[in-house]
Amino acid sequence: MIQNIETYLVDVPTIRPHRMSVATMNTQTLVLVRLRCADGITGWGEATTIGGLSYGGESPESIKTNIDTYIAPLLVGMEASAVAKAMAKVRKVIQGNRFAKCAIETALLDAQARRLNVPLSELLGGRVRDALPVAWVLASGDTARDIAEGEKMLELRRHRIFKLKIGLRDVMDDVAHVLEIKRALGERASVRVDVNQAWSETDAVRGIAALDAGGIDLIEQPVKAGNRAALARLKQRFDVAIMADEALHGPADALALAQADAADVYAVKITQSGGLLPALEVATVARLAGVGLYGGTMLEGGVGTAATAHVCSTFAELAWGTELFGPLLLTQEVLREPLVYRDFMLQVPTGPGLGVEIDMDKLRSMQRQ
Ligand code: MUC
Ligand code: MG
Repeated sequence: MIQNIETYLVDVPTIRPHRMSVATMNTQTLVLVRLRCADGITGWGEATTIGGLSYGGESPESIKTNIDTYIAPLLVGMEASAVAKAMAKVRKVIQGNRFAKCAIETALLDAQARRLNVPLSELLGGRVRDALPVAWVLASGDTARDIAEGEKMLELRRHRIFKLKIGLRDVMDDVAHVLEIKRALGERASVRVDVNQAWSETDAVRGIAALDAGGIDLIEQPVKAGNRAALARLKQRFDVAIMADEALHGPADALALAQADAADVYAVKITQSGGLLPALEVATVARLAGVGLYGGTMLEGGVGTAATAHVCSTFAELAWGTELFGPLLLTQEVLREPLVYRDFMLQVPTGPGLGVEIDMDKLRSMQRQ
């Protein structure tokens, strides 16, 4: 039986300002969910967003309030091992709030996998890989600093895929910044950009043509999330891969984007999808439609990153890798043992459930009062 559900807001400074067209982050706020069951099992979940309400319709505070006020009371007293039944109730009664639902579903699945003494991946159909390629996001806002950061990551053998955040400056200034980095890193790295919806379609035509010619491998969400037709026109116009990110709020969008032939790649995010099982549905639609997969992040800490890693470990094809670097952008860890990054890959945890343990002392030291 589900005994209680507690939520925590945990503010963690980033290792450097993280500059995107939508916001500059100096801190990330983790919403952590602890779900305790009558059989002594505890499950953890997490949701994050970016820059308060700058990125999406849920803020850390709204996620916490809506879980505490509306979702937890629905679940307390229900059978903890009936995860699908619990989530069906949540999905029936609660409108929207995909990020909150994701945190709750993660905690339920973590608890159930611990109960069965299997890694969470095995509840999701089973893993086909134990490690995932991980991109690093260069977003200091300074070209020389980004090149130095990229070189350091290559030397550490931590990342050889780099995503550059652009869209704040004039299109051609951004293009010059990206191509300078590509020239410096050359064939040693895959260089990609995320515009976070900042371009008009005409900006995008100019920008993408230059980036494609300069050897950039992928263009993420160049235009507004709602402008599916423009995304489709760009996809059909250019050879370089176009990725849908903000346009993708779960399986229904995955289907609509596929029907519109609007993207070459989907950024699969558990929060944006509304949970781990809907994220698997997004991936299934992609597979059936011939769309490539990428494991996306909302810059989660260790819990949400582990959850996404379990999901991505079940993908037979993962052509574009992942960007599951969230914990590495943070100055402090909430896990007892950090996730393992080695040889350009994140190791998918192998212990029961998420395979990570929360350090309550660390959590409490960073918890918002
Ligand atoms: C996004 O739009 O992809 C992922 C990595 C990062 O730096 O920001 C996020 C959000
Ligand atoms: Mg993105």
